Amino acid sequence: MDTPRVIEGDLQARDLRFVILASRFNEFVVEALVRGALDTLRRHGASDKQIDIVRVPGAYDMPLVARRLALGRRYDAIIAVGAVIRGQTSHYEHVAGECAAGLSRVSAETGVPVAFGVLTTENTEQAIDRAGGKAGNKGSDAAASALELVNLLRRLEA
Ligand code: INI
Repeated sequence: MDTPRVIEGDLQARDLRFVILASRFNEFVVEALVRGALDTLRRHGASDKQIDIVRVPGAYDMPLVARRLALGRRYDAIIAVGAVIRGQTSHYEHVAGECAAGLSRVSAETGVPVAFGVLTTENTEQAIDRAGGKAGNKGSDAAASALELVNLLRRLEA
């Protein structure tokens, strides 16, 4: 009996190049996401030569810079990490919504994976939980997704 062919990406960093796009807003939380992303890339074989970190002021500013990075064709994937915390801002929906929509548009339009490690939470406690606390580290998760997506795209192209 035939079984369907399964095509998926592995998590090997091999000769790939990554950029971690990190916002400075809520820096304390975001730096923990950056550490999580770096840790995951290194654990899967990336050397620091394969990784750049680019910082922007806030999550809203990410799509502009992500587009520039993607069009530069220097990186195989972009790992976006940031934190939008509702308790601190009345324009939460705009910042979080534009960031998410903008990043997914960049990814779809350029073909460069943009992994979404931007926290959108009700309060600081929830953000800390997701940045290396009891709910894991979303920066680490985003880096793993970036690895998988790049390797999947390579397999689909082969
Ligand atoms: N940026 C964030 O990354 N997180 C936030 O919680 C936030 N708040 O609270 O407003 C935030 N605002 C700044 C925004 O991302 C831009 O940097 C700013 O509007 C300039 O374009």
